[in-house]
Amino acid sequence: MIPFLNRAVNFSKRTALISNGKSFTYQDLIDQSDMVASNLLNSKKDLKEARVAFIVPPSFEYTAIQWGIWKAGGIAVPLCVLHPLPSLRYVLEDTQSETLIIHPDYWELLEPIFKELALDFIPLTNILKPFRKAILPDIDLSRRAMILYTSGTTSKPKGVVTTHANIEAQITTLFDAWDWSEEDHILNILPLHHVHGIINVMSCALWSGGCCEFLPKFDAEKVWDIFRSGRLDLFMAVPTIYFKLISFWENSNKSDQLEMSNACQGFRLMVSGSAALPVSVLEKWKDISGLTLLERYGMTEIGMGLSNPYRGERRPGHVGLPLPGVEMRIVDGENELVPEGTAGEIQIKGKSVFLEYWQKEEATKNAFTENGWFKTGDIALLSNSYYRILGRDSVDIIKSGGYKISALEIEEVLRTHPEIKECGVVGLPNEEWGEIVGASLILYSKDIDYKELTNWLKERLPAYKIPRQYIIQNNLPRNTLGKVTKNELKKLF
Ligand code: MLC
Ligand code: AMP
Repeated sequence: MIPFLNRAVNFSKRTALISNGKSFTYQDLIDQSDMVASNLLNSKKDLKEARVAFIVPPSFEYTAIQWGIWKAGGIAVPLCVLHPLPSLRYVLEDTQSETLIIHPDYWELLEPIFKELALDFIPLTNILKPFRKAILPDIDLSRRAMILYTSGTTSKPKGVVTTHANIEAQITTLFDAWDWSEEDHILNILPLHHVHGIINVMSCALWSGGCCEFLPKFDAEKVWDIFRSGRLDLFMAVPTIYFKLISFWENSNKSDQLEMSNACQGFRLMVSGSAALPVSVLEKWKDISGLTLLERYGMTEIGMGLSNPYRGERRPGHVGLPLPGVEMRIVDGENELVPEGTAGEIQIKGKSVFLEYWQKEEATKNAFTENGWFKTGDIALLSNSYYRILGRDSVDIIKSGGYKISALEIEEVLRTHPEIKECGVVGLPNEEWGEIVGASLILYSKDIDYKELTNWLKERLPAYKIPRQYIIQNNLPRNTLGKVTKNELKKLF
């Protein structure tokens, strides 16, 4: 049995999850995930790493399905509930999923591909229904457990494969570093197709015997209401969310502001990550809540790498030091260590580092040095004993609202528009979103209807990848080799 799931028996009567206003105990989760596993196995003994995709909003059912897939020996492929059909189809095809479990809200969206893709489409209710309990297979920790999609320097997102051992390492380092316990109650407002929501929030709570409460869609007013209930101990979010919570607080009347600020006194920890936390946000949040946000640094491929301390100085603008079990070095372009205080690429080793990019041998090989260091592509500097992230080595990677976006993927889609001859996509600094997507268009005609273009893009890309600012040009700036000079392009917006 997978140790993570086995721990649940120690907490069987405790509340594991709160979803849609209902509480579920660890025993409920054990029983329901056994049913999911039994339904998936049917008469098979082991799913043997078959990919089981599921599109289910954050909820008790989501977790029971994830655990059920693991218990049956499958690889969990959580789909993004905000993605349009082409993005979902890409993941289903790329993973060669055999099964797709569908929440009723997404049935209609997916219907067009039922006949095209050769996989089992299973309605949510069918996978949850009582079934003769199967004998569950023994799962070795070295087996593949999950595939999460992340954008990189290639156009299409890549599937990051983690094993059960990787997941356990990603959880336990945070369990130790941030003092998790069974008394902890956390609110999850993050999407459950990325590590931040899946590992840092949901899985850490469940490893600890604590309670994870879901709010499936972020809403500043609802989050503040839950804070005011006084039942939370922890909160974790991307900087954009803290920005939105601050805006809500600032637009409230004095007595509400006081109540909201008082409600923050009950928290033992609030964490920010997935993108750089502006010092102004950290400071405003401190004024409002009395709490210093703990900023940490992570990546889908490594889980969490660096963290400011739980106890001790949390330095604004810095991400602290490597977490327990994480080995880190800073190198130059030749993979040579740089002198202390010099900027270089972060490279990581440790049990939390992913196994491979799904069926991308070459990309996997290129992501590691010859002696096994994972090349993050993030540039950092050690300054006065704490690390500071300076940016990324690729201008083609954009971080917006905590989502990693490939400029190349957006360009590829824009180029298929009948009125667009050529284009260049860049990330533009933005206080609220970190960066917003900007696109320079070279058109066949003089002008373009932006509303029509946005609607056209919405059918092909998730909302967070859609450009928010456009310029029209006759030519893109290029260097002598003909490559678009993105840093020059940024200045033109
Ligand atoms: C949405 N909007 C954007 C946008 N996203 N505008 C600019 N840039 C973006 N990125 C617009 C929408 O089009 C809409 O506009 C309006 O904002 C509201 O949209 P929404 O979808 O309702 O937004 P909201 O729910 O407020 O989303 C904001 C958010 C979300 C911050 C809650 O982006 C989010 O959940 N981010 C978290 C992503 C995450 O978990 N990343 C972790 C990756 S793992 P209009 O005009 O249509 O009203 C990782 C590793 C690590 O990074 O270290 O953790
Ligand atoms: P993802 O691929 O979505 O997992 O995003 C990982 C990337 O988010 C990292 O490579 C960093 O570029 C960025 N990131 C995560 N945490 C931080 C942070 N605290 N500060 C700056 N960048 C961060």
